[in-house]
Amino acid sequence: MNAVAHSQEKSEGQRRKVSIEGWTLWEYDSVTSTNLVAAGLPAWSAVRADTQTAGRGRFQRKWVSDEGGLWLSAVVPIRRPNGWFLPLLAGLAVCDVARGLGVENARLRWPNDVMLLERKLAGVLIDQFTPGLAVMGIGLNVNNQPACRDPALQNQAVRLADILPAPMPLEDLTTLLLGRIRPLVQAWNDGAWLPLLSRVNELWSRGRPVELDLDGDIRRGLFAGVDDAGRLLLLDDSGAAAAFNPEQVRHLNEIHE
Ligand code: BT5
Repeated sequence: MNAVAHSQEKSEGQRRKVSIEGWTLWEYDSVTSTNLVAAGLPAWSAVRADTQTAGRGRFQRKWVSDEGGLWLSAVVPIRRPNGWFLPLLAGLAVCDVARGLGVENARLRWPNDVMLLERKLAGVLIDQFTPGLAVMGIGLNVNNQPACRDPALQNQAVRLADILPAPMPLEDLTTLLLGRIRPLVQAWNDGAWLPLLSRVNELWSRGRPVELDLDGDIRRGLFAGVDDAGRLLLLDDSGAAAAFNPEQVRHLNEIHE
């Protein structure tokens, strides 16, 4: 989890505060980053904005956050030491919602991407600003056009609008997603997380050739999921597994053969 100062938080056009699915949701027209706005809020608060002017990915990467996408941050309590599970839990929630909408082939790409075939539908950024609380940031392409902002995303990003027969209102998606996140986080905090890890491990495309960038040291093998200590498992040609802690792996590339 990233520990980030939030002194530059800036938000404009706060529209409304609503209660849904056990959450208090704050909605804005535009913010720097919903994660930063959520930084000072209590557990089971959420922030959604129509646009983000400084949407953030991991390792200070940028997240294109144009109008029509779902830019959402949920503040969740952490009662367990295995914080590495939270991004996987967020990905599981997005996959569950997508599949519930009929997007059957939504899958996970380690560590925190939701993919449709070879393109990225959603990304997750977990921040921790306050002990005992995490901010689960989810960016989901819906009706927006990320490639108009960044042409490099032309063949990398996909939106729900590319798949669903009718436009999906962001308010409905927000309700579905928050409604899914809460019981998943509660189950994790209550200790019932191993069955959830099994579900996560079913959502990767396992056995896929990948390349791990261990900060310059490149390892190739077959991706075999995540073990119950949160380590990425990589199989070599002989079928032997090597385990990597998430912080060792700067990037995972799926190799298309
Ligand atoms: C992520 O980072 O995928 C985490 C994205 C989290 C965004 C949410 S939105 C709500 C909350 N508020 C924030 O400020 N952030 C969170 P990472 O794995 O580092 O991937 C970043 C990479 O994804 C970029 O370098 C681009 O290649 C690509 N990318 C950027 N914008 C994208 C988009 N809209 N759709 C698909 N790919 C995108």
